[in-house]
Amino acid sequence: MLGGMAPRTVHRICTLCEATCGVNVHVEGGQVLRIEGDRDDPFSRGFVCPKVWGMKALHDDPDRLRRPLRRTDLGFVEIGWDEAFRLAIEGLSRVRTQHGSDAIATYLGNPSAHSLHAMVYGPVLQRALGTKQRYSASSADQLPKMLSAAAMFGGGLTIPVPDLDRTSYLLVLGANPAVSNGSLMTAPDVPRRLREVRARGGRVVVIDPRRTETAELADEHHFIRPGTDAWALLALVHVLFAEGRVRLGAAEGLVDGLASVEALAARFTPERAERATGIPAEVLRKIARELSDAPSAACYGRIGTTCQRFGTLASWAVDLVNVLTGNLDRPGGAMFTTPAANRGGSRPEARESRTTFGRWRSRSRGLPEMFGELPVSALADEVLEPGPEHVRALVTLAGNPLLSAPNASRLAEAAAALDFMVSVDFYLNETTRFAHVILPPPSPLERDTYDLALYQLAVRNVAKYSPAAVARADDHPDEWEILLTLAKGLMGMSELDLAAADSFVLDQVVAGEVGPHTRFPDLEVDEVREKLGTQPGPRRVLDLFLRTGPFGDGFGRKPDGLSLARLEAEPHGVDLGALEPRLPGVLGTPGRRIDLAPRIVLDDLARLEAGGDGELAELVLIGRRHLRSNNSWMHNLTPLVKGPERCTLLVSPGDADRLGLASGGRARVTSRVGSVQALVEISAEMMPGVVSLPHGWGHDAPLTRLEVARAHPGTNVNVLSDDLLVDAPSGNAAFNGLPVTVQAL
Ligand SMILES: Nc1nc2c(c(=O)[nH]1)N[C@H]1C(S)=C(S)[C@@H](COP(=O)(O)OP(=O)(O)OC[C@H]3O[C@@H](n4cnc5c(=O)[nH]c(N)nc54)[C@H](O)[C@@H]3O)O[C@H]1N2
Ligand SMILES: Nc1nc2c(c(=O)[nH]1)N[C@H]1C(S)=C(S)[C@@H](COP(=O)(O)OP(=O)(O)OC[C@H]3O[C@@H](n4cnc5c(=O)[nH]c(N)nc54)[C@H](O)[C@@H]3O)O[C@H]1N2
Ligand code: SF4
Ligand SMILES: [Mo]
Repeated sequence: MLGGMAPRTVHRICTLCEATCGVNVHVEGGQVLRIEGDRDDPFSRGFVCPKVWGMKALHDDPDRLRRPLRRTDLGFVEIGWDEAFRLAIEGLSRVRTQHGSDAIATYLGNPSAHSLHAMVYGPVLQRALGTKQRYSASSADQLPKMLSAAAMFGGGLTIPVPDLDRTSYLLVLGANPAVSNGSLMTAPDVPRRLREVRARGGRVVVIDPRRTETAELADEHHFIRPGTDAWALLALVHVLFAEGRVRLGAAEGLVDGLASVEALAARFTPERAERATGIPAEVLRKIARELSDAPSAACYGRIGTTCQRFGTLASWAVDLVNVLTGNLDRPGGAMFTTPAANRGGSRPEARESRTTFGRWRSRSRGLPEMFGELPVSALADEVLEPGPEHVRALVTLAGNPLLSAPNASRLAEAAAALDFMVSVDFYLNETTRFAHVILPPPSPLERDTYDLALYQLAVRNVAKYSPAAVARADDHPDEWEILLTLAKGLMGMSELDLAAADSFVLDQVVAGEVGPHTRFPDLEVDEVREKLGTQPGPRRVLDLFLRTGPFGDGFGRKPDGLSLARLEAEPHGVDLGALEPRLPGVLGTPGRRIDLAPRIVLDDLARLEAGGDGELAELVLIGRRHLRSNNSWMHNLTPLVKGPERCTLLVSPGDADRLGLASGGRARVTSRVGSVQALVEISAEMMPGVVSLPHGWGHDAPLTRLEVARAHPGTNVNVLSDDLLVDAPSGNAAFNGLPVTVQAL
């Protein structure tokens, strides 16, 4: 029994970042005693980072909400669950009746991607709301990569990942996996995996405006002017063509647009790229030759390549380099994971297809819809710009946009102007303080999970089911129950019992996976429904995805195949082997071909070549991450925030001299939209002309319940981030390369 008193150890994953490290959670008497790395986890082999303490600290945090809150004139007060659901549903229904569905916006934050419950029931709530005003952290993160992947390979998550454990050459642009532990590249213990590349005779080359912790582990590091990666990458492509080095490898016979790429790359000489990027032409030539000569190589870009003004071009060019060096789909190159639980995987048309761009636009700025969402850079305008259709209500799920989205002051103005707001979140923080009702999910250790999203991008094919480690309070609904209760209430079915509502949800999911027009035409819907059992919740959906997945038991057709029961019998997780070649079957494009020259991407080249305001700025701002932090919400946990202040403005020695800044002094940083004060730290890690501030700080807002974070508030860098500075094709926020001025105080 979960709530039992005897000591026990639960094997699961840490859900704080994308690495999915296996952990042993030692529990006694309903208390979490300690958490350590699981040596028997085949993927992480015992590795954990210092953040793992956050799992326990979060669970124990007295500020973590256990009961719903309601905002009153006298502040927030605790209320019961029935009342909270009633208020939330009534408030949202009222706005919808008066102003229509599109008057309610939704925002899904990063941790929703780590929650099985939110992955399965978030979309159910979205459908119940039926709004076009959908937002998420994706447009402050990886949207440009999703756009380029959809355009080239036919699926927003059809993203090649570096075959880290076999590659002999890794080119990293704008990623710091030694700290972030990898992103769009699920890989526990990246530092070890990087050291192993070099130990087996390979090379690691890092291109970043800061000499990062990853650069320290690499053979070579080169500074690059923020926002210019597309120039560097297209220069590599130029050299590959100019020197007759183009090889398509597994992509041979599958590509369209090769001639267009050759023609456009002719313009991007290494000498021109040197002027834009600051990387010497000879270095670019050398990297191109090394990539082409290496037995296998992978080019990998992350936040520095997506959250910048030319994010889509850079993301496309990363994969162009992978294709043209023959490394796409080759062991040691950039490969496609074969996820064990592939949601919608049996129907190509169920994948986010290339046609789902620009079906509607933001009302105020005309920014395009992408994969059913609008860019978060447009959210404040959609609320504040007058007009009959403006947004009047907001639902947030696992998000803190007031610290994570651009132009935070204007977003705060927008949040304050809302008629009604509901947050599903366990902190009363900078965002949820604007909510009228806050519905807290149980702590991650009180919920079961399976990483539906991140296992799609893992560097090995793996599967692990994580049971809840401790029982939640008897009256505390699970996260899926919160989401489904809201959904059915919004559909006018509050009276319908939850299990019955869940049965409808399951029917719909099953019909998408088996029966006519699916990969399993001869599987009977009724048989499948029966085999999935009667216990409501996300477990049945997970079981369905596993059993119809590529390693699945096909409901008895392949008796030794995967199912949830099989995963539960292997609590440390299952290793399904190294990445396997998947071309052309993985492609979702018409005719299963790779489009090397998608129109939507190429149309942005003129903007790149015209240069832009950022390049002319004397000083630009970039972000950074810290090993003991995770975006905005690990700062209320004492073990993770102790030590010297980390929210500092890193400045190169030359710039500090010029600006009269001293380490430990304070400076005023100003952009087009805002101004903040920050503590200065002079560091030779920084490229001259570039300063850095981390995001997720600024915990001095009124009304929050974050006692520890309030004592280490730091500065909200997104007060500076400009909502008008976006990657044009996708609308993704361009946090990096922001023009700023800095004055000593
Ligand atoms: N410890 C920790 N881990 C995390 C997180 C965290 O907050 N803390 N957050 C998680 C999340 S949500 C994500 S999305 C991932 C992100 O994972 P990463 O992208 O690996 O993490 P970042 O530290 O943002 O790395 C971005 C790098 O880009 C560089 N950069 C900035 N601008 C440019 C540019 O124009 N060109 C180039 N080439 N480089 C540039 C920065 O200096 C920085 O080193 O990390 C995840 N893991
Ligand atoms: N300047 C700048 N800004 C950035 C970035 C940057 O590099 N620079 N990075 C961007 C990136 S990559 C990202 S992903 C975004 C992140 O942006 P967000 O997702 O908006 O912010 P988080 O800080 O991840 O906040 C997560 C929220 O979810 C809550 N939460 C945690 N776990 C759960 C759960 O299991 N269930 C529920 N319901 N709630 C939960 C937390 O209490 C917190 O309120 O920030 C972006 N903003
Ligand atoms: S790297 Fe750290 S935060 Fe990320 S999953 Fe592993 S232990 Fe958790
Ligand atoms: Mo992210």
